[in-house]
Amino acid sequence: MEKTVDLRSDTVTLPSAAMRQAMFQAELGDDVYGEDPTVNRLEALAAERLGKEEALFVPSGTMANLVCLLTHCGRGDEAIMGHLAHTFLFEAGGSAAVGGIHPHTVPNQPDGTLDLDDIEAAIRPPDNPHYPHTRLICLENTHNRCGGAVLTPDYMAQVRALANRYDLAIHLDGARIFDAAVALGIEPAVAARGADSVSFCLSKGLSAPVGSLVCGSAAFVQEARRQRKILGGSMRQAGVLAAAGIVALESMVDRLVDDHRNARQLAEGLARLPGVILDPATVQTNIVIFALAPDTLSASELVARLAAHGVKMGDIGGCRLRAVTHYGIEADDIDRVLVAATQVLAAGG
Ligand code: TLP
Repeated sequence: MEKTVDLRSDTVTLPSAAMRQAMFQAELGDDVYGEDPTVNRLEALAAERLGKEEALFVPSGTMANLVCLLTHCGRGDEAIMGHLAHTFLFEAGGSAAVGGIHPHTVPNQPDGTLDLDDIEAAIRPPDNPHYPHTRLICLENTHNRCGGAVLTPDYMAQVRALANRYDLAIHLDGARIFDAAVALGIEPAVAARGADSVSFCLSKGLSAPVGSLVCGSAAFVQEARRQRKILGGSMRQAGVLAAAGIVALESMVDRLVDDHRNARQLAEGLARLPGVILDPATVQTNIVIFALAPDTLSASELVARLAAHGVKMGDIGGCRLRAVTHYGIEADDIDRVLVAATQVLAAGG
């Protein structure tokens, strides 16, 4: 049986042998007492890599973002975010459901940014009783629904200057911030500069089985720790998971360039196929989003027919598909995907 080439997400990655070994050998303690040495090591390492004072280990990227929003905002406060932000689209409305936080969306530009004028127009005058208090601006780097687009340090600095003028905080959903850093050739701490809080995931391109981190000032992380407790996200001998996270940070970052190269190869190949709408130059990291012309297959038909060839992609609606490269996907797997896609699209609707 040929292996399935699963490009639905980088969340499908399995832990490396080194991770499994580290998990087996991890030194453990009760993390709610602050006594798990492996969790403590991971948190220190994460804070150092992201250039923040402290970090907090949480079970998922969704919880990381929620903990941050709950720490920044009280009930009825407003958080400005992109209309394609993961926090807005794909987190089950958690910040509103749990925290009573009012999301105020502004359009995401195709490059993942929010226009500075749009952000400024969304900020509420603080002295008018009709309005919620604006507290927070949420950004996302890389931007999932904008095809893995990267935010530059220059853009971050501009949003920081705007936030300072209005005394607002910035949260960065950096689920894939290591992809951004590698694509830009900068340290993750530089990519995170200007953000008061950053969340990032170990369980996507970095291939750990479980876990995300929240990074910020010591005072921020102290309150975030309480919010994690409220959400039931405090874990006990979590070092068994943190051990894989340490391996992820120490040995899985540099190889992200391979994912980016494979994504580019995939995008260039797909763009040559009839019916595929895609500009490969827009692919900056490991996410390829493309559309199908109306006279070809629907996205769900393409997904189903590729599956018959052992290739999995995601139907993301509106005639669009998403393919994500990751650890375990090699250049010859991309060749196989392109052969399958060529056959399926040539066969037509
Ligand atoms: N994204 C998942 C799906 O939820 C769409 C994926 O397959 O890409 N922030 C960003 C930018 C994300 O892409 C994700 C996961 C999360 C947060 C949430 O992380 P988890 O899945 O760990 O809760």
